Order: sequence, then C-alpha cells, then structure tokens
Amino acid sequence: MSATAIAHTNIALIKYWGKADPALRLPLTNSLSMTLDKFYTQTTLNLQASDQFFLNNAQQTGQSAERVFTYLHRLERRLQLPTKHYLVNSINHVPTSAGLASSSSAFAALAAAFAQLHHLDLTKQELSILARLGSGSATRSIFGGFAEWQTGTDQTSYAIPIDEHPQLDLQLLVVELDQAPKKISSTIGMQRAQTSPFYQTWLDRNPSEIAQMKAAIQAGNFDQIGKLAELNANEMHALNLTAQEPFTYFEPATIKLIKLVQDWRADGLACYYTMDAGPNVKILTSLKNSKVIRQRLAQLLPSAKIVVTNFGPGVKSWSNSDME
Ligand code: 2P0
Repeated sequence: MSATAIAHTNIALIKYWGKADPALRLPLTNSLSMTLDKFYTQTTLNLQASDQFFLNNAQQTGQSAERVFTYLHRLERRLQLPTKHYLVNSINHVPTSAGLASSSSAFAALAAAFAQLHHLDLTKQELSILARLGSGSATRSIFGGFAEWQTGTDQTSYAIPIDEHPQLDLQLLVVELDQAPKKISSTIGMQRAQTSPFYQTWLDRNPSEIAQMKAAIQAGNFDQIGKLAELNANEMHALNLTAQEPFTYFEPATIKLIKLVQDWRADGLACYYTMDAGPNVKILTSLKNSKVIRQRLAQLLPSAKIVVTNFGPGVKSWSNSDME
C-alpha cells in the first residue's frame, strides 16, 4: 500500500513575515496567496523498515531528510499513531530555472500523502493545520485559486479558500534573475524583521490590507489587487532593510526590474511586482499585456528566465494498490 499526493506552490500577495509561535508555526498576521498552476510537488509514501527520502530520484541525507522525518514522526505523535518508517519519493515539478522556494508545495503534499496512507479522514482545514507544522506557507497550498491563512491557536490557525476558481484575467510572470541559494532563510529573515522599528506598523496594517485585498478579489479589480500586492511586498522588504542587522534579498537586477515595472506602468501597461525571500521578481499582469512585457524582458534582461503562471488547483491525494 502506498499513497500519493500532489500540491501546487503558492505566492503570497499579502505576506506571512513573522511567527507568534515558532514551534507551532503560528503566524503573527493573516496572509493571502494565489496557488500557481505551473509548479507542484508530487510525493509518494510507502511504509518500509527504515526512513529514506528521495527528491527528484536522488537520495537525500542531512538537513532536508531530517526535516521530512522529524515532521512525519511529529504527525504520528500528534495523531497518536504508532511509529512507522517511510520511503518518501518527492518529485518537484518546479522548473529549475524558476528559483522558487518549494516548501509550500512540499509540506502540503507530504501532509496529504501522510493522511492518505494512514486512512485519516481529514477535512481540508485539518490538513491545512498539519501542513502548517511543516511550513507556514504550506497551509495555503491545500487550496487552489486564492487562499487566506489565518492567525489563531494550534487548532484555529489554518487556511481558508477565498476563491478556488477565480475568473480573473491575471497572469503571474516568474522572472528568475539569480539562481544562487538564498543566504538568509525565511525563518531567520522573519526573526530579524521583527527588530525593525516599523514592525508594529506591519502588524497594525495587516487587517485592513487583508480586507482590502479580499474586496479587490471579490470585485475582480486587477489594478487594486496589483497595487495592494506591490505595497505589501515593499512593506515586507522595508522591514528587512530596517532590521537590526539590516539585510535585503534584493540583488542589483531586482532593483533594475522593479524600476522597469514602474516605467512600464507609467507608459500605461498594467503590471505590478512582488518579491519573496529571494532576489527574483514576480510580475502580476493581464493576458493582454503579458506578451509585450515578455518581449521587453527578453530585450532588456536577456539572461532572465521567465515562467508564465496562472491559478493552480488545491491538493489531491490517492491510494495506490499493491499491484502498481
Ligand atoms: C509567504 N514567505 O507568505 C512568505 C513571504 C516568504 C516571503 O512563507 O518558516 O517556508 O517554514 O514557516 O513558509 C516562506 O517561508 O516559512 C514564506 P516557515 P516558509 O509566502
């Protein structure tokens, strides 16, 4: 018997950037994301005599394997299941060129495959809580389209669907500018950001930013979604620049592209940017403008790699029979 799950990555438009409880991965603010169609993780779990983790068919040892098995055994204890050992096979369908973190899809897929293997009949809310214990952003990858992860307690902090099938003319261009692994992990970055003199303002503004984003989604207002996402990303990165010690994920090419997006917008092209814990830029635009933006990118940043993404689905899981 084995179980398989597929989960897609997501990009936060209103970002999670601070933990209230690191062990339980409870966030200090709500966050809101779009799940992407092009990037996903497929994970198969089998029971076997010892723990083994393969990522893209290569056996992993060290930190990444330890994180996976610490997580699976934590789920066993939490759900009062006997200790087992697992063969974990994950394939990351994230183009190596995309430079996207995959922990959101990885832990959403792992949580769903675990629940399937153990025949746990969980709601998506319960699955989102389990995913949270692996990685905060994984809560939101349980759902497709737009999802919101809420603050709360261990039992109440999970993601909820906002609109799983948005009928919105929105494309996200993932522009890879730099493939170097990030020097400051999200966990450390979040801790340092909390020392910024603007951190309290970040917390205070969150309820209204979330409410405005939800209203913009409901109204199908692309410009308002883009403006709010760009402002929130700039706020997150301003925290990093004003932390004690200050740091930034930006590289020179990040700034170059931010300025290009601002120039294109001044020229009448509807486009907005967002960035996460790395130097790459994601451009929110419409189908109509996507082509001309890609042409300009190819001209002005010829070494950048671009992946065009749209809304992706929520997590899926199934059992495989012994015959397969
Ligand atoms: C987000 N990020 O909302 C934010 C914005 C990056 C920038 O969530 O420590 O891997 O495992 O809970 O989810 C990336 O951090 O962090 C992230 P942990 P995670 O998507």
